[in-house]
Amino acid sequence: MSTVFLQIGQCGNQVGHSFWKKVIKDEDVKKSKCFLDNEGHLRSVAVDSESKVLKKITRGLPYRDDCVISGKRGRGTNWALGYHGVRKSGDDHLLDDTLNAIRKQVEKCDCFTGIITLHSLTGGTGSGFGSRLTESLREEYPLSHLMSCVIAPHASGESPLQHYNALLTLSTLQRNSDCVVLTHNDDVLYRIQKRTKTEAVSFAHINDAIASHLSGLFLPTDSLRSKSQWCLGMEPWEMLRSVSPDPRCKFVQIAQYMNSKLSWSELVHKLSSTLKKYDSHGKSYSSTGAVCVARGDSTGGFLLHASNLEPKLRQGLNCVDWNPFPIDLWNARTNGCGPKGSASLTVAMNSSSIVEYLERVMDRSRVMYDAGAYLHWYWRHGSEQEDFTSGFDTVQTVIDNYKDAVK
Ligand SMILES: Nc1nc2c(ncn2[C@@H]2O[C@H](COP(=O)(O)OP(=O)(O)OP(=O)(O)O)[C@@H](O)[C@H]2O)c(=O)[nH]1
Ligand SMILES: [Mg+2]
Repeated sequence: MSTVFLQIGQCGNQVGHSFWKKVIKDEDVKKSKCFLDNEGHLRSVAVDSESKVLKKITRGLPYRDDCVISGKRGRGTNWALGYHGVRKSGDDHLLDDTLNAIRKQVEKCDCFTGIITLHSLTGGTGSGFGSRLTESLREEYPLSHLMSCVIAPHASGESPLQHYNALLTLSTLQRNSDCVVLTHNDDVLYRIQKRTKTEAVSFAHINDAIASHLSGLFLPTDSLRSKSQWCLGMEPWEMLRSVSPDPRCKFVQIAQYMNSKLSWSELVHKLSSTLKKYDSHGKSYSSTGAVCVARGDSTGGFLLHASNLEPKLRQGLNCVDWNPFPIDLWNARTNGCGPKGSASLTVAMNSSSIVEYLERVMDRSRVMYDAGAYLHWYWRHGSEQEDFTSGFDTVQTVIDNYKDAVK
């Protein structure tokens, strides 16, 4: 089973770079070809509207030459420009070139299962072009899985357009993607600062942590092997099936804890203590489903003690009562997402804590929209009022659905 990746814009490509640096070292990945093709190339297409980042990230990693696609100029943090392209300077070949490269990658797979995209929610290329590509991929591959791994910006100090861009992207992904794995730059930054006790944290550090979360989930496990112990490479798609089976609530968040000296029980406790438990009114968040992956489980002890660990996880995640089997537990002998000999627990959860971010995007966008702020930048590049009204409607519906699901 093979998955094709598509990394879009600066953030998508830089996070993708950190992800691949971990993934290509994994022995099961090398053997199974789930993420690499028969010639050892990455099953990934890297696209950006400018070439600078692509030149850097492709050094030393086996991308296929025809899968690295760059345009002539960035999209200036503008969703509309990213979505509609730069027609005058001839940059609108980007969409066709990217879809052709994906088609070639899909044709190279013995058994193609789906596509995972990586991009920011707010860069012009990541958000606008990422939205456009997601719509096109849904159209071209209606029966395949489509997962979006997206990065939400820091809450302050970024572009004034970030709320509009996030609104328009979130609504497009809700309509077209099967699952949206959302990571907040602020959350990752805060955890690194707390762990390392340093203020100054680079994007390289943040990306390494995000890559660790994603590879903690996506790398092959021992739990999903064939009878003959062949690694199937179905982790992303089994995660989707377990955690976001309901198309009305498809947002997934990841938490991870890594430490080689603690027992599994202590790791579950530590991981649970990092989870957001309450909203600003003191109301508990709940999870409708989760997958928990233990890596570095050389003795199989994690699954052996599953009956003790699962209730603790359930409590930490505050799982809803209506789901009798809310958590799937997987394990792997080695910890491919961390240093040799270490152990990690990674949880993918469908939690109502996503509502806090969605409401913030809605509130900020609504205030700016009602004041008419910056809208001419969007009209100028081909957006229409309808994009915003359907964006508001879709995101509000997602918020209502989550509140309903955890009632
Ligand atoms: N985690 C992480 N976030 C990044 C990185 N680079 C940019 N971002 C975030 O991504 C958002 C900006 O998006 P970019 O990916 O830089 O923009 P782009 O998609 O290239 O789009 P344009 O440059 O506007 O055409 C901001 O929220 C940044 O904080 C990165 O390497 N890692
Ligand atoms: Mg850029």
